[in-house]
Amino acid sequence: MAKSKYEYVKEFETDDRMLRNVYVLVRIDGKGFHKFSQTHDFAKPNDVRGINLMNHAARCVMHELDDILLAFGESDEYSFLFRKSTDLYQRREAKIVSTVVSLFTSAYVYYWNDYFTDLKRPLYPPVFDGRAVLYPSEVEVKDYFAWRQADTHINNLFNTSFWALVEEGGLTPKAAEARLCGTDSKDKNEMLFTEFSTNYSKLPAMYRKGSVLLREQIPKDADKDAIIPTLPETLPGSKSAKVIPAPGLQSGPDPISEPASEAPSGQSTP
Ligand code: DGT
Ligand code: MG
Ligand code: MG
Ligand code: MG
Ligand code: MG
Repeated sequence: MAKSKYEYVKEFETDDRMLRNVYVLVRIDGKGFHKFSQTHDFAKPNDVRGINLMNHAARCVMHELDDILLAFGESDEYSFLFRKSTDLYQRREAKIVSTVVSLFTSAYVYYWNDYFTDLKRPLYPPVFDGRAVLYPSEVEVKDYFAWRQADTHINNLFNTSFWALVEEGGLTPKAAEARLCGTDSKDKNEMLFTEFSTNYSKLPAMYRKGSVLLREQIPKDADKDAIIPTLPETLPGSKSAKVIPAPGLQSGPDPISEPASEAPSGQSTP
């Protein structure tokens, strides 16, 4: 068939195929979730409904995209690690990122009412952005997840301390922020324990460490494909992966090294 005279416009498209044989990492993040969480009256600092909904949406993404091996979620973000050899959409960046973001967002809205049972749907459409980053080896991949988890830890400890001071201690947000200024992890742990009878290390691991979704590996002789989706929890529309607390981080000393004084990067303070 002859080409239409209009077809030349295709030449204006750019080739955004990502480098081969390196890990593709896609991170999505809620746009303006400071406001979204306030408008929808999220519990502070952690709303278990919101976290479980994020986990469900991420599970939908993993169910659809077989090449995602691992995902990590905290706050309003989720990171998805693709296998090095993925040839999804010929590794075209825009196709991959937009598919992840779109599916995540639609699943978040689709399953909203399963978690926020007293509200039929969100009060306005939530928005997530997305980006892809390439990592050449396991070293950077490991450090990437350690970085995100350190962020979870620092923010959550700050937010837990902040809201204890405000909601239980009766401080104004400004006074609470001033009180926490220049404190390190030890100071905050101590304050929570002595002033608010809270043993921080006993709070749910999902709050302190984030959520991990892992594609389960089954023995080679069990199936011709080494990795298949599994369904450990029966949630509608999610058959790919299970949510587990961050591996190896539930007990023992915290593996995350911290700066002496911590400034949270994404806090739920007003
Ligand atoms: P952005 O990403 O630049 O568009 O701006 P935001 O507002 O989304 O900020 P970000 O992503 O740095 O931080 C996430 C916000 O979402 C932060 O204000 C805390 C809030 N948030 C996330 N999960 C929860 C939750 O479970 N409870 C409450 N109260 N807030 C949450
Ligand atoms: Mg942000
Ligand atoms: Mg955000
Ligand atoms: Mg965020
Ligand atoms: Mg089409």
